[in-house]
Amino acid sequence: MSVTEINFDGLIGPSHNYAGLSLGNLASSRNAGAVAYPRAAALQGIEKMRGNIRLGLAQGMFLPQWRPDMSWLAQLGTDIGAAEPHIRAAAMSASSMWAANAATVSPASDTADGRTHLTVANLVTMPHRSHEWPQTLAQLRVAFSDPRAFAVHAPVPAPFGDEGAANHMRLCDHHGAAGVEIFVYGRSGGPFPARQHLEASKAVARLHGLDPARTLFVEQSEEAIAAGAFHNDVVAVANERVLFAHEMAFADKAGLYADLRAAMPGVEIVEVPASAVSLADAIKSYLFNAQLVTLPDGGMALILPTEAQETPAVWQWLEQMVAGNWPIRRLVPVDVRQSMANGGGPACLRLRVVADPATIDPRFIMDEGKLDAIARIVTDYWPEQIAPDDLSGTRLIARIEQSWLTLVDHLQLSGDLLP
Ligand code: SUG
Repeated sequence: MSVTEINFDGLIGPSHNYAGLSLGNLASSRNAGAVAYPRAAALQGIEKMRGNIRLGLAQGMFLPQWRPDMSWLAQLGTDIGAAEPHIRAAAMSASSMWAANAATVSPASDTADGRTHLTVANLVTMPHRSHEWPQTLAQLRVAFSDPRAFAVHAPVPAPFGDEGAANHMRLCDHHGAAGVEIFVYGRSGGPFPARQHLEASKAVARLHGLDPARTLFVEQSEEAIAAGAFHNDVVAVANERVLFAHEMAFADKAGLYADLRAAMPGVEIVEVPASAVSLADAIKSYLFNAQLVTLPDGGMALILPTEAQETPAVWQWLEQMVAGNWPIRRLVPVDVRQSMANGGGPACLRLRVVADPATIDPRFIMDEGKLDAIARIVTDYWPEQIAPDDLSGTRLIARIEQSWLTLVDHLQLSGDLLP
């Protein structure tokens, strides 16, 4: 049995568009009404997956969701033709691409029953994401169906907001070892909604059977949420023994660092001071929305958006860091601009699962050949561009449905995932 970290990326769906649906997510608001390029977007995501495979990392993929979400519209007593524009946009959203919000994952070495636990995120704060979980849960139940290895949980009930792994970090000596799990929550009252509630984080920790002595609940700083860090993974990221965070990420950083050092004496905290990189630059460049990964040679790399390279203060700080005596040795910029324009960087696009790949349904595990075939489907079927006013067009909707059916059929998942 070989336990490893597998990154499951959400393939960017054929309905990808900019409808400005996420209050508190500055990129989403700024780009509201812009023309989106679903085909280019999905190909950017596929190239990121391919790059990670070439780095020697294990790669998985989740499928986009069936859009428009007819069953959600039916629950609202409407359909895609009659729905008001904001409801229509929500029903068409491709937001499941941000797989870091699909679920929270606790690897087998952290849980009481020795299985890997996943709780699908309810995403109740944002209407367009609140109807993602049923289709996400359906995929998780297929991908992680081996009951000896996995326990997949239904969402925490509303009104407790849960946004999944985007507000969860895990520190450990190596991926297969017992870890310290950190749940980051927000407190409401600022200009933007706090999407992760403490009650939800505590429920997930209980459902996963985590050891309370190795579980921390940490408040995100109000300044970070107000500056546009709607998820913790916009201001902090962890991998193995390294926590990489902005100075202003947490409400009580001294308390967190002390608790972390007590639970895990080997932890290395790489903190970026506000004097070197402002919160605004960190959020604009998505410096922390990077995949911090351990390469096969044991060194760590940051897979970050090209926007980080284009923000002078950020790139200068990063170059100094890799030249110094820090554990992060390599910077790998990737172009995911279509996703970035909706506030989703490289880390948002993936869910990390530490497990033995042999216990996972192979249809969700990628290699370069499989990605080539998926790229061909994307090139042939995904719409080239979508403007928000196009969302009611029957030809566009038929094309989106055809794209999805072709992909699901190709992956031989029709029997498991057809709505
Ligand atoms: O939930 N954007 C997503 C971005 C999610 C990023 N994920 C992480 N940080 N892990 C969100 O705000 C925009 C959709 C629109 O406006 O059309 C959106 O949903």
